[in-house]
Amino acid sequence: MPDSHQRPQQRWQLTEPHPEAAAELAKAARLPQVLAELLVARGITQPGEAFAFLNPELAHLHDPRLMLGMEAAVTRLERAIAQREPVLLYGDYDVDGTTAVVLLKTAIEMLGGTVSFHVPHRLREGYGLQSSVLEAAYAEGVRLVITVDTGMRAFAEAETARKLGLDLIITDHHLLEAGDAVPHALAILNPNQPGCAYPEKSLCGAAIALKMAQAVLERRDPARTREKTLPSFLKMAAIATIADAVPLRGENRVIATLGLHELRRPAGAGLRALFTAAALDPSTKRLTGFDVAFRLAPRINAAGRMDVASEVIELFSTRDAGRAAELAGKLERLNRERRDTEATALAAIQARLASDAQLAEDRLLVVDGDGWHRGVIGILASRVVERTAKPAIVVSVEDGVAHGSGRSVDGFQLLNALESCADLFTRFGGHAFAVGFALPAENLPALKRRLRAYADEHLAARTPEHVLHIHAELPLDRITPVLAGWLRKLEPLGHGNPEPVFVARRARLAAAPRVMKERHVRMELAQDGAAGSTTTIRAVGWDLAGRVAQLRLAQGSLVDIAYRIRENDHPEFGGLEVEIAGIRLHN
Ligand SMILES: [Mn+2]
Repeated sequence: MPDSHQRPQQRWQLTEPHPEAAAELAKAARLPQVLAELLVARGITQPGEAFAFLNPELAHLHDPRLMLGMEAAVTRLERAIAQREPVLLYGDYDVDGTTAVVLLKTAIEMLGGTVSFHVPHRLREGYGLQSSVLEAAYAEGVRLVITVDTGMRAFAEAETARKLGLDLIITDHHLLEAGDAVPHALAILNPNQPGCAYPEKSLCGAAIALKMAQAVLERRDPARTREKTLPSFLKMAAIATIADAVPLRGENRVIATLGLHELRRPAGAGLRALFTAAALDPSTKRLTGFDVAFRLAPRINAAGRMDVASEVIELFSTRDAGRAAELAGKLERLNRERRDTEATALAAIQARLASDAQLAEDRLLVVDGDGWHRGVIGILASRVVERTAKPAIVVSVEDGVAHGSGRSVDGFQLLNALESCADLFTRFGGHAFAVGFALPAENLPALKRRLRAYADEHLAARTPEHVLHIHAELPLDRITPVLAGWLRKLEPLGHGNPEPVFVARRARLAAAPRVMKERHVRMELAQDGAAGSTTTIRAVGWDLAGRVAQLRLAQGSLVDIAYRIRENDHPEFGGLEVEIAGIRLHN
């Protein structure tokens, strides 16, 4: 992997400012100008919308009955509960799928129903609904199956269910292509299906399960559902909403914000054990979207990646603190195992890129290894893209079969590249930015050759570079605790609601930069204000020691910096500081 001097270039891309709309909103809603700019960039121009965005509340959740199929789904589920019919929930093995199972399972049990679940094994069974599971469930007396986070493409399995006399309710959020048919089922809950008027189209699978749970619980006891059950259900839905990387706007933002708030006092034994394992204490330190995305979600996902996801469901269902601690400990081990597996394979990829000049020159990287764990090849591909700014495919060869996972960069449709080699695969799929496939190992040389030719044709004009999105100009002397307080109201940050990156021009190094651990750097930056005043602020640059040396920065150097605002809670050096995302000489 390239070390710092070979790091891909960084291109700064400033969001187009809308100063007039922002000034108007700032005045009308009494907001700081820079916050108004960030809101306008999110399509929010009216004071009412801004207020709702900054202050999400329960009343902003949509009525679940607006979702096509909800009436039929709830009526059938109520009948199953009333007649004590066993219900089977069929989920997916990731955070979204497992939390979705937990939500519906909890709701059905609260209403006195009998429910079991099946989550496929990632390696042994693979993604999606399986006819064999439906047949086994039928044999055991199940007459109603509800899928969560999966099922939109289960045409053959829906047919199996129909032939068996099994009622199937599909709840899923996966997109359909225009003109696609939908499987034949008793009901389908998916805001993306034709004819569904539900206002929020980008719910994750667990949020759709939440809506179904809400609908069935509200029919029984609307007041209690609103006041107690729904807020408590939002915890799981928030974790999935953040982990599944759906845009944190609209109803998703409401779910994520209120759910994180509820997570301050996790009631269940499972959540408490998971927080302990992840060294998080939401009762003393506010939980952020970042905590969920990078600390909780990987632990929950580790189960499905490395072993059996069904233990996640047990973790979140158990009332036994001892059992919860045991299961959380297992997730912790699996996550560590996942990290080690990933690090070993990444080191091997790094060595390959360093020693194989031809490969390192490729515009689209294809790296293969024997027996790399298939649960991590997608993560590995993302890591390679992060380091090289090139589209990358990581392939694991096992028993004569090559399994691959790829990630792309802005402006390159990776799925199209695969389609040009369609004849080589036994299966392939995905979208512009993420793909997966399998093929006989003997086809691998041909795949590499043809992808190289494809990339030479389609990527020749592109220089590998990272794009740093900068959202607004903000001179360093305008960073104040009051402004930082306002900006915190944008949380939870994540997909569709990115952490603001600002740019300050003509900042001056008040002292020589200090290198830490040979990699990182600390600086004292000064910004001269209009009235001859000067403000200084501490800055930290992770992994920027090489860059600072390259620019020969010294006391007095004038720089433009792209940065994020950070609150350092160190007892001695506490306070506001900036984290440098990019630095250039001012000219
Ligand atoms: Mn999902």
